[in-house]
Order: sequence, then structure tokens, then C-alpha cells
Amino acid sequence: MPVATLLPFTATPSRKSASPTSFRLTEKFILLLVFSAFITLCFGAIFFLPDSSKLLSGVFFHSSAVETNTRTGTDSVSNIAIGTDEKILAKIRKDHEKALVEAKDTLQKRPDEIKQEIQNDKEKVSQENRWKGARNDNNLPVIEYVRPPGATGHEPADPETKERRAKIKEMMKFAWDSYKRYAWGSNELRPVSKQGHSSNLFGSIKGATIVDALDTLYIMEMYEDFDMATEWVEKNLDFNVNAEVSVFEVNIRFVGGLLSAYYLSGKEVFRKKAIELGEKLLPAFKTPTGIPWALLNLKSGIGRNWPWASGGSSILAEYGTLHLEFMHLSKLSGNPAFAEKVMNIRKVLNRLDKPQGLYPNYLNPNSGQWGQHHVSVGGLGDSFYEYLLKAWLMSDKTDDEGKKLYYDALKAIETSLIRKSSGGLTYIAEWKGGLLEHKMGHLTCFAGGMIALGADGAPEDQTGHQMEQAAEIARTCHESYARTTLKLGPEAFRFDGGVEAIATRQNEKYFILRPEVIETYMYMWRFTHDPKYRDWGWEAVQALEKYCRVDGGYSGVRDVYASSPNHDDVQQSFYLAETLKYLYLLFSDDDHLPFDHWVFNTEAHPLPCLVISSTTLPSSVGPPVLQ
Ligand code: DMJ
Repeated sequence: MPVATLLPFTATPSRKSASPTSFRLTEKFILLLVFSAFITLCFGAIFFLPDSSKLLSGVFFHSSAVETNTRTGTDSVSNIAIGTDEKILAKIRKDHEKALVEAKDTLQKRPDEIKQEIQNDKEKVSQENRWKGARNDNNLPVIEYVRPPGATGHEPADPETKERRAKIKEMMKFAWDSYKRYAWGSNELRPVSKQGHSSNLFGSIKGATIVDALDTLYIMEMYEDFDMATEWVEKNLDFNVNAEVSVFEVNIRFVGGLLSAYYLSGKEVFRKKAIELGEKLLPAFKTPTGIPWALLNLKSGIGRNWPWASGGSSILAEYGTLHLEFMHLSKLSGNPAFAEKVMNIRKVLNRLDKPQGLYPNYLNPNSGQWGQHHVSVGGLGDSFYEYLLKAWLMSDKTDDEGKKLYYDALKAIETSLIRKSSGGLTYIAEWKGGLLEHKMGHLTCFAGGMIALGADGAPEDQTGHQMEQAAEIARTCHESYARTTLKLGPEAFRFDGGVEAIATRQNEKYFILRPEVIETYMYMWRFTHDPKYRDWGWEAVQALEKYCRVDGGYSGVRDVYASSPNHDDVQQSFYLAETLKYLYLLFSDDDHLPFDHWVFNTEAHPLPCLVISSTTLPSSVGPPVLQ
């Protein structure tokens, strides 16, 4: 049979006119056979050619051959091609597996959780878009400033209170004018020797008193002085220094002071400076755990801890007192890094075992382990507890984690540290590896105000009990003043060796114009309106005037039990930031810096409450919404 007869599509001209229907049966059969053989060949090629088999097995199966080849690369051109294919296949397989895992996770979630996740993603995208929007000359996001309520007050109706309030303003004026006259631009004033004073806490940053006093000047309506201070900040406040600073002190006084000045006045310079300084502090968090160093060189970004701190540890009251300011820095800058850093501190703490529910003062930033088991609600521990409560209050009560941590910690403090003396005085002792030291610091006296501030939100009907406890602590701290010659409180007082609320060691008898006792009077007055708190505050004013006021300002004293004052020659910046501010508020009406709109940082700088969807989600950090 000629080949031509087998190939109808290459038929000879003689068959040109023949139609397919004219094939004979045998021809049709042969054609069918040829066609089937051709189709079989094509399929065979798909399934059996080497590359194709790899392609199919790579997509549909986990071929060990493919995995082996992926790990072992070769030099030949064909193998390079194979390697590329395998990389693609590996990626396809990985994506595929990831999608499966995600789908499985999603299926295991409750519908409300899925909804919340979608909502969070939406918020994140919309906030990112918002921040992509307009920026001002300082390259900061443009935000609409709205002054929170109660930034300034009004004169009290009661003539005696009005007069006392005016007296506090006069004291502020005297402290400020003296600083202006003798120490302008320095960190602090030496009121006896009438010159500037600089503590090494601030490195070579200058003007601590100016920044610390800004908000007090504003709320006392000393606007000319406020403007003068603003101008100094604009022209002279410089953070480009090659010096080591205390991260905690610089944060609470400078960052806190600048933030408050911004929220009270709306002046952009304060927002800009606060963010600039905040950014300079960020390298302090470069530790294996993210627990920041205590000390930082602002130029090199190199940090370290206090040489005296147990086993190279960071200090609870230092790394635990950044939260409020850093949340605001994220809000005002649009940079979530600040919030992320402080939320990470919580994560590290949450992972650790707490001895009897207590937080030791020392934590090693390299190992993430506690140092010595010393616990204190005074020095080295104090404001950590304060910031847990205030983080919750400042978040419009959405930061449930902060709330829980605070009330759990307070419960442990109550069980292990709060005691009553035989004379009936309630005090908060210190805890050293399970043993109590029956001593209370002046610093610890802030706890009366803190416990009163938290009482309202306390769990299980504890409100009344916590208010009583706060009142008892206020009474004890008042006693520590009343039992001295100068009617000013010692640095620490004891409840052992036959004494109660009295300092027995010479190095604990000094008073450095600290605010904590007056701070507690102010909170107690706001919550109870019991006149004794104003009376106690007024007793302190008289003692300050009599023993601390000198020609060139206000000075601390070396021994509150001495018959006459021996001045230490320092007017601390916190005297203007805190002591005088809390006194002024003690004699002001409650609508001046009302507590439902403002929280005070640990240096008494008021910060507005922020309405945010969740403080635990740095990605939700967006522009400030002031309440
Ligand atoms: C202030 O700087 C702050 O109140 C800080 O929390 C503790 N010490 C001083 C005032 O005593």
C-alpha cells in the first residue's frame, strides 16, 4: 500500500476531488489507528518527559527528588535551569502551605475574632493613609490642636481659699524670679550662694527648671513668664550634646514638661522638641531584651546601667516610668516605635515569675532576669506602679492590661508590704528577699494619692477599702511632718526601735522640697473634700515659708529635727514642677485640670487622656484625639 494512500491530508492531485466520505472502511480504520497512536504519544510526552514530571510532582506532590535537588546545587547550565525551577516550585509550595495554615487558623477562630481582625486591619490601613497625608515644616504630621478642658482655672469663691491660692502663686513667682535672676539657663538654682547649679542627671542639657516650670507658669496664668520660657526653649534648648544623661530623669522632666506645655498652649515648638528628644532616647532600648539602659550618651547612643545597681540591672522605677510620655510621643509623631518600646517592657515583665506577686527593683537587661529581690513602693520602685494605673486611665480606660497589672500589684503590696504600727499608723514597708524593713520613704508617700486615684476602678467592691487605706497613708505621712521640729518631712522614717514615723538615721533626716506628701493631700482633697487636707497643705506652706525661703529662692534643709534650718543650697526643679503646682491645685476648684481629662506624669506634668482603640496595639497609633 503506497504511503500516499495512508495520508489523506497529503493526498495526490488525482484524489483532490475525493471527499472523506469516499474512504473505504479499511482506510478509515487505519486512519483511526494512526490518530490514536498520535494522541497517545502526546500524553506520553506530558507525563514522561523528565522536566514535566518534575513540574507536576512539584506542584501536586511532595517529591523527595525535588527537595534533594533543591538543596544540592550543580554547575551545569541545565542544572541551573532545574535549580531555578525548583526555587519557584519551593516558593509555590511554601505559599501553598502558608495559605493552608492561615485558612486552618481562620477556621478555628470565632466569628467575632475574625471581625475584630478585619476591623484592626482596616484601622491600620486608614491610619497609615492618614499619616501619609500632610506634614508641616518640621516634617511632622499636621494635626488639629484642640485644647483639652480645664487648662486654666478660676478664682475659688471662698475668700480664705482664694487668698491661699494667691499665696501659692506668689511663692511660684518668687522661686521663678530668683531662678531668672541668678541662674537663668542653668538646670537649677543655688538660692543661698545665688548661682546656677547643674546635676549630672541631665548631662550637659541645660534649662531643667525652665522646662519643668513651663506648665506651672501656664496654669497659674503667668503668661509673660511662660512666653519668656518659650522663647528660651526655641532659641537655646539643645539636645545635641555629647554627654551621658539619666533616661528616666530626662524623660519625666524634659519630655514630660515639653508635652504638657504643648497640650496646654498648642505651641508647635514644644511638640517638635519633645519628639526630637524622644528620638534621641530611643537607642537606650538597644539591649537584648529591650529593657532600656539607665544612662545614655545622647551623641554616641551608647548606654549602660548605674554602677551601683545589683548585677548590672536596670531599675524598675526608671524603665517602668516611660509609658505615658512614650504613648504620647507616638501619637504626636505618628511613629509607632515609641509605643512599641514601652509595650515590649510589659511583655518582658509578663513573662517573668514575680516573687509573691511582687516586682523586684532590679532587672538585668541582658538576661531578662531579676537582680536582687528588693521591693519598694518608694525609691527604685514607686512610679512603675503609678504608671500602670495611669496608663489605664490615660487610655480612656481601654488599656485593660495596665489595669490588671496595677490592681494585681497593689494586692501583692497590700499582702506583703502594708503594715500597721502598734500606735495605729499604716505604713508601706520595704521588702528585702522576704524580710521586711520597717521604713517608709518620703517618696513612698505619693502612694496615698495613687491608691485614692485608683480606688474608683478597683475590683470586687474594694473602692471603700482602698479609699480608707489612702486616707491612712496620708495621715501617716502627715505625722512624719508633724513629729519634726521644722514641720517638714524627713527623707525616710521608721517604725522600729521604739519609734513611729520618725527618722532615726542622720542621713535620712533631710528634706529637699519634695512634693509627694502634698501630692497625696491634693488627691485626697479632690476625692473627699475633707478640709483637713487643705489644712495640712497650709501647714506645709507655712513651714516652707519659714524654713526654706531664703533671699535667693527656696532651699532644702539638712535636718528637719534641728532647731534651726541648715540649708542645702539647692532649689530643685521639681519644687516648681510639682510641689508648688500640687499646692496650687489643692486650693483650686476641681474643674482645673479635671481628672477625667488629664493624668499627671510622675513629675506632675499634666497629659490629656487619649481616646484610642487599643493601647496594646502600636499599629493603632494615630493622630491624637483629645478627650
Ligand atoms: C520627682 O522627680 C518625681 O516625682 C519622681 O517620680 C520622684 N522624685 C522626684 C521628686 O521627689
